Amino acid sequence: MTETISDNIEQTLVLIKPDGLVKSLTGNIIDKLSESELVIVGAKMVSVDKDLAETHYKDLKDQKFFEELIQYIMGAYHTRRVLALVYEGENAIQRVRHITGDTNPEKASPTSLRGKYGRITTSGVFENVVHASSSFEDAKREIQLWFKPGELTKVIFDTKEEEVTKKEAVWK
Ligand code: DAT
Ligand code: MG
Repeated sequence: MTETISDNIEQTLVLIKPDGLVKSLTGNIIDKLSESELVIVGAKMVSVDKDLAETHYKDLKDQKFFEELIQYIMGAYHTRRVLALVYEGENAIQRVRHITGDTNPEKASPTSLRGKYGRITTSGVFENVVHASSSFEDAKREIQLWFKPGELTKVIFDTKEEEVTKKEAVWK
């Protein structure tokens, strides 16, 4: 009998949102995610501008909470910083979502990250401390939005070579 090996290796985007950073939850969140035994293949601090925020949440453009959501992820209520991480491993998307918990922190399991650390503000913003991709298509789009291929230690999506000439800041 041949053994069936199911290896559904995925990558998924995790963001530690501005409220997670100001509450000094980075360690707690990474520690909890390490229970998944997934591997971090990318990490960087990002100062989120409007373009990035709106592109990331483009599917929610028609929601009444969209403007506040954009302000929140840009750091208007906390700090203009987000820690972006890419986790890789078997069934990474579903496993990270499970640890993250329900979108609504009041409905999230109390032991999930959002259940533990999230809150809803009096003006209705879901401050749920962490983002996690919710499908393969979303994960691919989001990873490609937040990271360049060279910023990951390993990339599972197709890449191409391109000549890029642009000015950028260097140390002096
Ligand atoms: P998730 O972040 O769990 O993937 P989503 O993609 O539906 O959830 O929404 C993105 C974010 O938008 C979510 O993390 C918090 C905010 N949000 C969603 N539904 C909301 C609601 N009913 N009221 C306020 N904010 C909401
Ligand atoms: Mg989502």
